[in-house]
Amino acid sequence: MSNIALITGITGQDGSYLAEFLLEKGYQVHGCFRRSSTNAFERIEHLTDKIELHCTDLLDQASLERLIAKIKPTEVYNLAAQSFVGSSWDQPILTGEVTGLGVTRLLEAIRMVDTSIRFYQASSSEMFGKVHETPQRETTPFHPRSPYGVAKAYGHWMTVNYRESYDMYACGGILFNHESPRRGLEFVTRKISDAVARIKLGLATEVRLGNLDARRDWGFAGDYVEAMWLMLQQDKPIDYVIGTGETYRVGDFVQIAFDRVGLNWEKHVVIDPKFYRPAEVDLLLADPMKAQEELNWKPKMSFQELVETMVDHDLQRLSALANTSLKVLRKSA
Ligand code: NAP
Ligand code: G4F
Repeated sequence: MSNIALITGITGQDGSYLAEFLLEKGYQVHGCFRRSSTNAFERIEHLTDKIELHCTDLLDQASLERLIAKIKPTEVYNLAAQSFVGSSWDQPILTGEVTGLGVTRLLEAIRMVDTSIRFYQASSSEMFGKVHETPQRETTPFHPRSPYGVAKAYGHWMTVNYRESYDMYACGGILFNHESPRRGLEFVTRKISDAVARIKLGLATEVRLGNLDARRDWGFAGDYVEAMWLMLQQDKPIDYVIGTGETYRVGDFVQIAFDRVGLNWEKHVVIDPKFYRPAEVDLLLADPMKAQEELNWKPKMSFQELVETMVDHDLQRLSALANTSLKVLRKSA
């Protein structure tokens, strides 16, 4: 029997890398997208003839159940979420509905259709929040600091609960920050790489940022989707921390990004209190030993390489855009 995967959040950063990864492994890949008034398929345009897309929403229980009954997946990866921590203070209820309760809706849909389906929940290091120990490992208590973190903690514990209550193969990957050229522009890494490219090309002069002292354990998203898959291939469902074991300041990311294009960051970065959070997560650092030993998983891309890859990508993308616009302007002149 062939492996059939269903990915919620397939239009997002991780969804696009996971779809590529599973196609390489020979999976039949199905993805959920939600109805939107604008085109949200930019990250998976190159895959649309290889995957099947279904319109559904984590807010709509019946649509999830119908879909699972129809496609009969062997594995479900729940990557869909209101995933931006900053917005979770503006929309705490929506965040709870999608990022928290959405997990239960999906687990219930699976339970109603077939409890042998394997389930991956995209849990988050944001659950550690005001950290109780450093580095953070699977046994570190949660102390979330945002409505997003609280919703993820709920979704994580529901996953554990369905595993323990119904003997389902359900596990939570506690992933630390992972980035890529496909990262949303609202997240700090991509905001910086995009701004650096704009400044270098003369399209902008400054970038406004918040707390440069926050520390994160940043890896490459393309490496992390393998860990998701590995978690569903074990004999028993177990939760794992996935990260690099290195931590850097937002300021370090800024420095490397500006260095890459030969500019002095101090001339272009403006600190704007608007981007400070009501409650900050000051320090995240993973202890990924369990995943290294039991899943044989290790990140491949270094922090420096990640920053440089993102800056190079945005430089190329914006240069191409600028060239096209110039050509159009010349033609119409
Ligand atoms: P992302 O790029 O923001 O993607 C989120 C996805 O969720 C998008 O496809 C989005 O669809 C979809 N979505 C949002 N609301 C939905 C709803 N009501 N119903 C169905 N789909 C909905 O996030 P990501 O970086 O790929 O992260 C994937 C998952 O891992 C998320 O659950 C995130 O919280 C979690 N996570 C991420 C990180 C990280 O550092 N990236 C770390 C730990 C955990 P649209 O395209 O329509 O917006
Ligand atoms: O890039 P961020 O918005 O990511 P954050 O809050 O760490 O959340 C990401 O990682 C989580 C895993 O730990 C995921 F679960 C979650 O879905 C998401 O992918 O902010 C990183 C840090 C924060 O400390 C923030 O205060 O950067 C700081 N920061 C400083 N200036 C800024 C800015 N963040 C943003 N977004 N924009 C700024 O201008």
